[in-house]
Amino acid sequence: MQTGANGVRLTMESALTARDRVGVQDFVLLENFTSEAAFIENLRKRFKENLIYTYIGSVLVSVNPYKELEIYSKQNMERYRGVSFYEVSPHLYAIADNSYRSLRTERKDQCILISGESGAGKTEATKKILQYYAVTCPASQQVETVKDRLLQSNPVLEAFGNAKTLRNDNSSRFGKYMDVQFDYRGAPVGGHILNYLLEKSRVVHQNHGERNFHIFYQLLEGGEEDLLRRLGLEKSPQQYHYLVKGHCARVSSINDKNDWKVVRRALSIITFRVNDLLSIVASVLHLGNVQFAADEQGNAQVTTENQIKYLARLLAVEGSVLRDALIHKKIIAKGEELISPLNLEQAAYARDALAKAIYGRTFSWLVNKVNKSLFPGWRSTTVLGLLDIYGFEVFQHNSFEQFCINYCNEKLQQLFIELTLKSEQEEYESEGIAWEPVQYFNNKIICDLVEEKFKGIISILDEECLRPGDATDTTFLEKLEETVKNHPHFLTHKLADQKTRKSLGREEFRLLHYAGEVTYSVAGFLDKNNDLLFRNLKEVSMGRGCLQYSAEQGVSTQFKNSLSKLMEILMSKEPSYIRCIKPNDAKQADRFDEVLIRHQVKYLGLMENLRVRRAGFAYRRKYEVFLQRYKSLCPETWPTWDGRPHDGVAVLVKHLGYKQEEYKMGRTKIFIRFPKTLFATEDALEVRKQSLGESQAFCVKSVL
Ligand code: AOV
Ligand code: MG
Repeated sequence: MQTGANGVRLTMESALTARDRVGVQDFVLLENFTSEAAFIENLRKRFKENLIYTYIGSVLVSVNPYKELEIYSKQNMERYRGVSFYEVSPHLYAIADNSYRSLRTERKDQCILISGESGAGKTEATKKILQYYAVTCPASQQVETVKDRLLQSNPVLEAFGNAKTLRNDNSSRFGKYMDVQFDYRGAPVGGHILNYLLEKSRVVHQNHGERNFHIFYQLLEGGEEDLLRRLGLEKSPQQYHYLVKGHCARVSSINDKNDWKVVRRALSIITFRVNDLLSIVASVLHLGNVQFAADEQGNAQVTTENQIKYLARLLAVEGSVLRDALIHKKIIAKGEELISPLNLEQAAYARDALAKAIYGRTFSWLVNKVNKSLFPGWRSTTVLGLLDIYGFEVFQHNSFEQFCINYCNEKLQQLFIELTLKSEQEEYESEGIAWEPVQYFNNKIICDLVEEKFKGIISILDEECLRPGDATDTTFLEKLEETVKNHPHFLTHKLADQKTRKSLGREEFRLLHYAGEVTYSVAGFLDKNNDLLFRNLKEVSMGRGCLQYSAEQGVSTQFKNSLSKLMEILMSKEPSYIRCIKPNDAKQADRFDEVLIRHQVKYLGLMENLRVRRAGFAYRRKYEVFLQRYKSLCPETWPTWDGRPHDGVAVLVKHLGYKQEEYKMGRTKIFIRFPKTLFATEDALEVRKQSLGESQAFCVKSVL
């Protein structure tokens, strides 16, 4: 028998043949660990065998299989429950179980950070982890209700917050951070969701080949006849302006009718006000069909009275108030209220702004409802957070939304660097452990370009939005050019050299993101950042009384602030990572597009991750903690050691027979290079405990 560096015991022969065929399950076992080609080859071998998960130490790399695999059954969940990380094949469940047990044994809040580009499998991973906890955590009547609500919150939020894009048929158009709260027994007793910047513009416009949010199609396809009649809706999406812009109301991978049943059931678990909610959804569709014509003075008049009638009823407002609000503007100047008529273009703009505002606030309201339904009945002691945000995305045409989404991904990448690569290296340095530094690309420079005070893109955008007078998207671009012109990650038509210039429009800027170049069109930036809703429309949208207002601040600044809070939340927890990879752009099974995958391996920093990990030590602990745990294994340290913890550990490991190359003594911690060394010590501890007559159960994972 041999023990691999990951602690898996294999016979020599089977280890070799298996490795040839299916690759290694932890990249740290790769012989040529600095070779990107070897890395990709290992991924390919495993993908071919439907082995979509591989570790880099404790980080899980996942490749989207685009087909159902038989690895998520209850039996499989049981296989991972309470089992040491390295004794079973790599899986989401191992990460989930490991975090859960750290939460239980160390009483430290955990978070699981799932990243990867659009369509890489983040949302699926999040759902599977939640299911794992629902099945494997302790149960009781009350806990069952919580588990059910946790699971049911998913279809509801997906219905309202996900949509078909060109990248992903079920693309998350909002960011989600969910805390699952546990009691002292380790049972889930509640949850809380923070949501980030919903892509509201989708409500009124979709690019070719994309859809509006799922809920609209589900309601029309699945809604019972009398429900649709009450809402004044017709069954066909073709009837609604807001649903036809992308020319793809039907998607082969989506069954709106079935999804409606699931969502309808889930909604009733989460709120009593389903009727109100659906009224608002319907009102958005009716709003989209409101048309205008110009009178002799060029002022807009509503020509679709029928829609106003339905809208008035659905939004619980006076029809005349709504009609007036759609074609007039109310502003306050020098303390006085002024009303002025709108032209055709302005009226259409106001209508769309109202639709977006209604939908956006309904979404926030829904998240609030979900949170209320998940509010724990009693105090939770620890939480485990799951982060599932929209992945990095590049389209033919990229706008403000992509800018925010990609910035969010930069922040997450930065957190990954801070928490793994950088902190790992810094720890070796501060502990005085000899160490060969690993070069990695730090994307802080791009985060700063976007978010720095006064000089960053967001600051400049806000400044333009606040500037009275003639500020436009173009003046914003000019300001950008002035302020950040020499930045190596920023380019515009004017700043580019002759060759590159051709690829850039005059209304565009390009950012060199950590994950690649993205060219953004500035058209609509000011508007979307302002997110203005004329005052009288605000009054109208208060009709159902369930809508809240946000602070008067630029959208991008609000987003920046909420991301910064999110980073604080994540930093305060013990992180685990899942790095998702998309195997091809065609959303097809069994297709391994090497160029696409190599690109992701590069920008996710997986090679650096591996090098740091491989050069490093599998385990490290403070001397006090280590001594406390293992002191019973050495007569000189048992039952107490009176000297310095450092010296006690030195005596202890000598007694245990640690070889010189197996460990290093730092300033405050012991560093152990191989997991197998630790496993042997844990085994010895178990034997010792049994001989002492203690029945306490031990798991290696709780100390890893
Ligand atoms: P994303 O969350 O990372 O994209 P999803 O989790 O929505 O991506 O995955 C996209 C699609 O890939 C899913 O709808 C499934 O069809 C398929 N898929 C993903 N993971 C698995 C899996 N483990 N097994 C089988 N199929 C899978 V985005 O929200 O667009 O950033 O913003
Ligand atoms: Mg998603």
